[in-house]
Amino acid sequence: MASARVARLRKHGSSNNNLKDAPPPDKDDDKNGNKLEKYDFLTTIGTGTFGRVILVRHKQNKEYHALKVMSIAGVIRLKQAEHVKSERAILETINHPFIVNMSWSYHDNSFLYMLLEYVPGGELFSYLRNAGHFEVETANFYACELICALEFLHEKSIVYRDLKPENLLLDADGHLKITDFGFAKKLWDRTWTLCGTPEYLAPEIIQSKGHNKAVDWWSLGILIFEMLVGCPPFFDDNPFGIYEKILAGKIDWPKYMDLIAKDLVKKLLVQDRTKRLGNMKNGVEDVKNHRWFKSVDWSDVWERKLVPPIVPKLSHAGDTNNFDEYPEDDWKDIAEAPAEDIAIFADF
Ligand code: ISQ
Repeated sequence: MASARVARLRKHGSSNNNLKDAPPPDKDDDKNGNKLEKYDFLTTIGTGTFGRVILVRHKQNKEYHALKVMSIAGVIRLKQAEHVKSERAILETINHPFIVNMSWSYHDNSFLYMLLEYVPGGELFSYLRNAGHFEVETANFYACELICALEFLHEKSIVYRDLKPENLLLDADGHLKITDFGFAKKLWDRTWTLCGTPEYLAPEIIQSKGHNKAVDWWSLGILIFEMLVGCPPFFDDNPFGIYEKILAGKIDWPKYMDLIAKDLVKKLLVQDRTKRLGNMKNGVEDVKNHRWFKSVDWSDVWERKLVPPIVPKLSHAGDTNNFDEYPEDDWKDIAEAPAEDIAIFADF
């Protein structure tokens, strides 16, 4: 029997080439005013343990955005304050064509808010479950765009740590956007890491470069396998069974699996992270130079010049057909959080 995420079924039915860092906050958005008043709240397009994502439209310019709303009390109760603050801090400093961009963050006495790009195509997960598995060219396309995003993040010492098809959205043209930076982590700067007296530095501090980034290259291997086969290489009904299988490392390779992709996945799913592709001396170049990407011009990938294999069906910019429907309950009616909890998010 498949685990819940493997079995989960879904209903189904712009260009941003800016590679520079995030622009300064919009001067029209007064940090002390209520930024929310400028928007109409339309539909919930996602829910989570302590919040939801709502499609909103700017009242004047009519642009659509995805507003991530989190209850302060819920975040504190689930001990997620550091994760949420880290997510916001990371999104504030980055801007990339394959990452959901954040325009601003805000809080009141009950909620934390992040205004994100609206990515109308829905989750790659839905397309994958509908298709069963992807053609090799389709999987190769998403892998290319992901590698570009991971290269960008890792150069900035950011490890993503939550790669899975549920966190990959398709934009209106069919290009990929990574969302949900709740587990992302900014690693220590090398300057900071190495500022201690060398004779006294622990080996794990000296070795920390590349150490954490290796987890993203592992997950890329899992994702490529899942795209090509339709289920992840290690799965079970319960998490402990999954952990056992990951540690045992035995993979059943389907006969039809593309042999060059299989070679890449094998090299990404290496248990010893110092020998894992992407995490060795040549870093990301080893991944980009793999035979599976032989015909790829990596500067074309960055510039969104590859032709997307799936183009989402959309009737207009604010179409939510590619997302599940959620009850629009009375989520706004919650008590204010205690002052000491609100204070934790003073700079949000
Ligand atoms: C942007 N667009 C659609 C859905 C989203 C879900 C989570 C975060 C951002 C999103």
